[in-house]
Amino acid sequence: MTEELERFKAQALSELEAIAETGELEAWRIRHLGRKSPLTGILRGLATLPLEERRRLGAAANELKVFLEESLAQKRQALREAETARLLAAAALDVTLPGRPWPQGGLHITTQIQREVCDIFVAMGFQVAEGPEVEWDYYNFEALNIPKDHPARDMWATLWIDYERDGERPMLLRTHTSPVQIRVMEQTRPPVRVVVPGKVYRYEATDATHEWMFYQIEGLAVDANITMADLKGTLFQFARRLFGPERRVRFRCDYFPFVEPGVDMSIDCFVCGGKGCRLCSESGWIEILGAGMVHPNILRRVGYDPEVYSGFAFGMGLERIAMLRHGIDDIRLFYANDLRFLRQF
Ligand code: FA5
Repeated sequence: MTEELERFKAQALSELEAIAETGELEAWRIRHLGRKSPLTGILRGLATLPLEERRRLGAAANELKVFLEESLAQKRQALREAETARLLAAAALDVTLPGRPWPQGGLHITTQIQREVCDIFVAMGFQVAEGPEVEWDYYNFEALNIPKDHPARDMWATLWIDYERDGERPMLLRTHTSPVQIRVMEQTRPPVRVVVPGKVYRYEATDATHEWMFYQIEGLAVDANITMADLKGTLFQFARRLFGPERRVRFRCDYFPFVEPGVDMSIDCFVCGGKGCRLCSESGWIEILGAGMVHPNILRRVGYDPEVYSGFAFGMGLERIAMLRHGIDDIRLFYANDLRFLRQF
């Protein structure tokens, strides 16, 4: 009988050793320790044996039962630990994997160019001022020498606000940043040196170079003895800082009701170097802003004595500057919210 027990033991242990999953342990327990197992059969049959043999075999069979139960518990423990280790290894940090890209925002191209232009003027001693986008007719037109029914109003196709007073519509979406010239001068005494970035609106059909909403930067300097030479020198410096130290500039006469004389400024085309190409429409020059000496009427209107003070003003479209800077051929891309475009800057 003891030999039989030894065989049971060897068989049970070799089967236990071969088990690789905790799920198989229960079948092993039933086979070797269950009610119908050979070992249970021996234990049940003990009662029929003579006393001496019953004792000897009973002790050996019980010992084997305890031994197998302990072996099972140990195996269960070992398998669990191995499984946990496997799971941990699978979930562990693999430092060779590339990191997950974290979505990151950035400054819009217009904001970038706005900051760059402002920085250039701040370095020359200008302050940054702002004004309202919903403006009174008075600031947008009247105070800028553009009275009602004056043909110069046609230069700025206007979006009017649906608000009437005395049978008139005195409010609008500002068509340029020039009204802030008046607002600043009303509140300060010379010397004045400000740049005014901001949104402007025009009742215009859009095309590759025209938006109905776009950004401008206005500039204004008023002091005793400011001359056209200051205007030219300041804008020349600006053009070189923004577009490169070898840039040349050209001033030509232009008309704006709030300056006298009025000019527009062009830079020599940085693609063809002035020879003429598609970007500069074969002219060799690219127009970037309008400017001029502040009209004496305007100085008078804000209480500055034009015999003592003079000044210059300028205004430029920011998207057009960014288009030149980056070779963008359609202004409508700026606010179409296409990330494929915006991510490039
Ligand atoms: C003005 O708005 C004047 N206030 C500029 C000025 C200020 C002159 C101070 C003298 C003294 P103008 O309408 O030309 O001028 O517009 C100025 C710039 O805005 C243009 O040179 C151009 O760069 C830009 N611009 C004009 N219309 C549009 C448009 N529809 N879309 C995009 N940019 C435009």
